Amino acid sequence: MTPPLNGETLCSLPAGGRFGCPLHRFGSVESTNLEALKLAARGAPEGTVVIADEQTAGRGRLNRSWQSPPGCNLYLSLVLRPAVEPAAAPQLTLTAGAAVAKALSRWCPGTVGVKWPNDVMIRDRKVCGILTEMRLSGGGISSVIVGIGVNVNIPRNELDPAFRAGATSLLEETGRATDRTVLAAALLEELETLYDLWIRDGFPAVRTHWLPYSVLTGKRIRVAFQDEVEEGTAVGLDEDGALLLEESPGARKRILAGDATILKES
Ligand code: BT5
Repeated sequence: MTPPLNGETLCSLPAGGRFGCPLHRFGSVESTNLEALKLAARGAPEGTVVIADEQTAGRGRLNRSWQSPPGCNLYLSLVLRPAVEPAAAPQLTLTAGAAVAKALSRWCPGTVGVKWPNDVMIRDRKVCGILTEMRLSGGGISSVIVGIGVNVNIPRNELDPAFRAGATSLLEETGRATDRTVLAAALLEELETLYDLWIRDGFPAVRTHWLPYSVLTGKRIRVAFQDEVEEGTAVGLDEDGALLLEESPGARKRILAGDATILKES
């Protein structure tokens, strides 16, 4: 039996600092990002967290969906109000990715990776997706919602066959159930630390935490964005979070958005 999600425990855990209080806990919602956007529009402070047992319309990027059955996984959204330029907001996806990777490494040391821009992997399979949504007012950031979905206790055979081959869960990787409350607290603790670093020292400081987890670095990849497709070798991350792609020796391109796939070695 999967341990229940316990909002009170989450708030009282030492790790539940600024991030996670206030905590809004739901049984079933359409999307925790949607709830967090509504709360943010009503003035919810930075650090507000929405967490749900189930999502009936969990969202991925570009209107894709996120499989979100009840009773097993983590669906969490965080309200942030950083005083930075809107162009810097995508760095929060990378910041959250590094934080999730650090948290998951407590359960799976040495096998966790990040795949630019928004995936966290275990042994090259997606265990977590991150969706960052921003609202502007007067040209500046009003709020940024960072939504995080982690496959925790879902068995492999319940993952949608459409993406099962490339997905995994903590249960599959560790062989045992994980307490979602403990995982959520670990995640919020790592997030708060890296977010504070980002605010204080900027993205280059966070990048040093992200790069060691990168599964793309040194690989031949294809990046698709709308109708454009680029191929090359992933050689790192620029100071602002853009992916650096080497199309031919010495010819580097900055990629700001897209879906990356590793090409088979020929
Ligand atoms: C993402 O989009 O990976 C972002 C997912 C964010 C989900 C969280 S849950 C809490 C918060 N509230 C929300 O409504 N959303 C956030 P993207 O990179 O576009 O990947 C989506 C693709 O991942 C889908 O098209 C599927 O192929 C695959 N996918 C869907 N559900 C999955 C799952 N549970 N595990 C692994 N892969 C999944």
